Amino acid sequence: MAHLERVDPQIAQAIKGEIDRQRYGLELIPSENFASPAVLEALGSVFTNKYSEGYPHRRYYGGNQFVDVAEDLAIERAKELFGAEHVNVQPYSGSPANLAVYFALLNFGDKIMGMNLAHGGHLTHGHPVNFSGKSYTIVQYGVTKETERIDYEEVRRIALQERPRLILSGATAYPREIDFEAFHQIAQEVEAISMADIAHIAGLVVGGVHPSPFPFTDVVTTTTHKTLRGPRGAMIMCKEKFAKDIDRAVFPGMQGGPHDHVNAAKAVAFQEALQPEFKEYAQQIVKNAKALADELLSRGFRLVSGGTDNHLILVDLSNKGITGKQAEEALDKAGITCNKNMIPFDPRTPFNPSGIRIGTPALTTRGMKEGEMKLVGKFIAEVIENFGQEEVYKKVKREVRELCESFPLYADL
Ligand code: DSN
Repeated sequence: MAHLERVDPQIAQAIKGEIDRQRYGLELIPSENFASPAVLEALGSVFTNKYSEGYPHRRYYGGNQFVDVAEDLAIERAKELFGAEHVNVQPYSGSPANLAVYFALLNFGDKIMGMNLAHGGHLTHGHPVNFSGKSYTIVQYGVTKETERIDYEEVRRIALQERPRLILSGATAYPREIDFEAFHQIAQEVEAISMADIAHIAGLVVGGVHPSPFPFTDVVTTTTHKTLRGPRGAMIMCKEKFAKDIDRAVFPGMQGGPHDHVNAAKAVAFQEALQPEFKEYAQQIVKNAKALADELLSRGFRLVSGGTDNHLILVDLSNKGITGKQAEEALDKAGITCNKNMIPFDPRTPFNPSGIRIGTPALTTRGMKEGEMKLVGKFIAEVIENFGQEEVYKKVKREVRELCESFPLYADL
């Protein structure tokens, strides 16, 4: 960072601090990951200088011969990864991608059926404070109190009663497999468009460790930076019959110039995800999550739905006498990063909920396996069960650092 250090030492310092935080801490936020140095190089490239409104070979600016190469590659590789008919890689992030789908295929006021945020959905799935909730009529489904899982009969009952125009599957805090086929069948029964937001699990779908929403789902959105391990961004994949409307909604409907440096980095990440090692990576994410869940269960933690099928675990801390906010802060002091999270039917508030959400995509990228997950579970238990004891936090932080040093990250950055 020689240039940066000279021009802006404060930002250089902040970046160095962040690299060290990532290197020597345990990253357990399930939506975060470590993009490869190759992805970072594309992201920091001169493509950031370019304007390229339009789509490959149909641009409103000159000089796009190399941008076209990158965007074409991103599209072709995404199609190959997922078996998608049409791909738009231009959405800046997951929220604009979801909103672009609604804008493309619905009229304002139309009915969308999505998962309740408090049960694991996303703001853009129809929360009242979000554009989706303000501009469309929203019907929500959730999990049942008994199983803390989606009840597909209940989803069908709501759909038959409400007749939404679009049924959205996908979640940000749901530790169990999602039956995309069931969602699609329900959508067909009520003549709704089926949409899946696979932001959290896209890498698991690629790795064959979560059922795919392809080829049947009408529209699929995903971010590219979570389990897919690419740059921060998103894409929309759809059946050919929706392609024109989706493309028009993204540009010129909602966005201007694509972020070409990000799209080039998406192409790189997709190339990495096409390699056989990526499948092993995805399988290991799930094995690690199960190992971590087992360790926490054996230490008396209550996990929402009793465990996990995917990359994430929702821990209900009610029986441990501390809140999610307190746990997040205490774990942070011990070098363990997670996020506080509502649990289904949470009596507490989103800013001070009963649970924490943890996941294994980032630690798995470092090469950690089931043995290390047992240790991570032990660290978490030590911190939470000794809440308020700074000495314990310090001891765990030293052990966390030791563990991280055995799994070096960004060694040549
Ligand atoms: N903010 C993301 C997450 O953490 O799950 C969802 O977009």
